[in-house]
Amino acid sequence: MALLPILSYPDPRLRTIATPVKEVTAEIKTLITDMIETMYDAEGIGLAASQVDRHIQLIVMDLSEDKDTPMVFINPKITPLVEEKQPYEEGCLSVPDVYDKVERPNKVRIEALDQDGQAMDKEVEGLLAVCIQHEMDHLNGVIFVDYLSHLKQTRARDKVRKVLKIREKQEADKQLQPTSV
Ligand code: QAP
Ligand code: CO
Repeated sequence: MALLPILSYPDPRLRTIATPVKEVTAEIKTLITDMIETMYDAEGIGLAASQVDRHIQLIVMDLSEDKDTPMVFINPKITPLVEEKQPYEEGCLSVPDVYDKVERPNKVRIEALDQDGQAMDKEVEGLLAVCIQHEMDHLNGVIFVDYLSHLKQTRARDKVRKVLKIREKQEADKQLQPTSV
């Protein structure tokens, strides 16, 4: 198992369009395991392969309280089941410490393959519906801040730069003075 580095906004690699998975190989299964571990470590609820610089149509998610119910979506397709869009406060592991409301349909049909290559077809609503749309955007090179005003995008860019700088410093300090046990 391995933790994978997560690309941060505005990294241009986040704009890459993901290609479909042809076959769920052993290599893809390892990537799935690593992405789930990376998502848990970063305390996220969803992660697209694009965010770890692997440009294939693969998403992992876990919306459970105890973080013990990972879900895998390969080559997903979604169809909105309602016309109306609802605002939901979103965040993103690639845009740390930035949260804002995005409007999306709150009920969708998901057709995808699971981690064993088995087809699934389900209707979902609420957070799961919002999250799958957010993650599918990543596969198409779209980031949630793209839906915000130009001013908010500039602020997001500045905020991410600041957060990364602080995290870098914290890492350097940790190396310098390891916590004694
Ligand atoms: C996408 O996002 C999502 O800024 C998944 O400091 C989120 O897992 C879709 C996270 C909300 C719909 C609603 C963000 C963790 C996690 C941060 C995430 C942070 C630590 C984001
Ligand atoms: Co995201």
